[in-house]
Amino acid sequence: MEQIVRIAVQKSGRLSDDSLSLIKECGIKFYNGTGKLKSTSTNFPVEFLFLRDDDIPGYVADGVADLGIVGQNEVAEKDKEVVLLKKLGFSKCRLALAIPKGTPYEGLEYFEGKSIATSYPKILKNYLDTHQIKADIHEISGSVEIAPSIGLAEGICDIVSSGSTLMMNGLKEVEGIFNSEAVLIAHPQLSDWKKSIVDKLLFRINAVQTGKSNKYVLMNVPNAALPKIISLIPGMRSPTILPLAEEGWSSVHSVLSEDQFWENMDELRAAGAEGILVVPIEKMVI
Ligand code: PRT
Ligand code: ZN
Repeated sequence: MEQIVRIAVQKSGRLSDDSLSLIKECGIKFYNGTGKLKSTSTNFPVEFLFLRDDDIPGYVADGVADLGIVGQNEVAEKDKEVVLLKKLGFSKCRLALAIPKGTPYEGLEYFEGKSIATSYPKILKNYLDTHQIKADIHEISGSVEIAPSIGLAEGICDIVSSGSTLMMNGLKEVEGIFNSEAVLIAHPQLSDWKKSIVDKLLFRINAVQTGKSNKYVLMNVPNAALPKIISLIPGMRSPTILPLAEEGWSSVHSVLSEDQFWENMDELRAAGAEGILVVPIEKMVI
C-alpha cells in the first residue's frame, strides 16, 4: 500500500481558512471541493480529512489521522493522548469566567457554591480544583452566554476573543483561565517514514512563520554612516551593500525582525538612512 500521512483539519469554522492557507503557503497542493470529506495532495504525500474540530483530538489519538490542526482548548478539554508539535499562531482566544455586568466581584471565591455554565467542563474543573473552589459545573453545548439571563447559571466559562459577545449579553469577564491558539498535534507513535514527512512539513511551517515575523528592508545610506548602520542591522549573516550610481552613497539590504521593527526604523533614520523600503518575506530558511 502506498504510504501517506493523514492530516485532520476543521471542515468549516473559525480554524478552516487559516489552516488551509498555512498548508498552501507550505506549497502543498490539493483540491478542496465543497462538501468533500477527504482530499489527497497532488505534490506531497499527505491526505486531508475534513472534520468537526471536536473530533480531531480523538481521531489523532486513535491513529485514524496522523496529524491534526485544532485549538488548544479542544486538545485540553478532550484530554486524549496526542503530542503537541507546534503552536501555529492563529485562532488566538482565551477561556474566561464571566458574570452579569452589575454583580460585584472581589475574587474567585465569588464562584464558591455557585453554578457555572460551560462547554469546557474538564478545563474548568481543573482550574477550580487547583484554586480549591467548589462550584456546580453545568455542561451545555452552545449559546453559553445566555445561561445567566435565562436563570440557568450564575456565571459562565466560555471562549472570549474580542469580548463583544460578553458585552452584548450583559456579562463581564472576571478571570482568564486558559489561553489558546491553533496547534499542530500528532499521534504519539508514528512510523519512521511518517516522522520523516512530518519533519519536512515542520521545516516548511517554520520557514513560513519565520518569513512572516521578518521583513526585508532596503535603504540608501551615505558611505560615512555605513559602520553605524551595519551595527544596527546585522541581518541573517551580514547586510548586503551595493554602491549607488551617485558617488558616496550605498544601498543596504537586510532582514529585520517584526518585533523590533519600529525601534530599528527610528535608529536607522537617526543614523542617516533614507529611502527606506520594507518588503514582506514569503518564506525564510535560516
Ligand atoms: O463545527 P465545529 O464543531 O467544527 O466548530 P465549532 O463551532 O465548535 O468551533 P468554531 O469554528 O466556532 O471555533 C473553532 C476554534 O476557534 C475554537 O475551538 C477556538 O480554538 C478558536 N476560536 C478563536 C474561537 C473564537 N476565537 C471565538 N471567538 N472559538 C469560538 N469563539 C466564539 C465564542 O464561543 C463566543 O461565542 O466567539 C464568541 C466570542 O467571541 P468575541 O469576539 O465576541 O469575544
Ligand atoms: Zn466544535
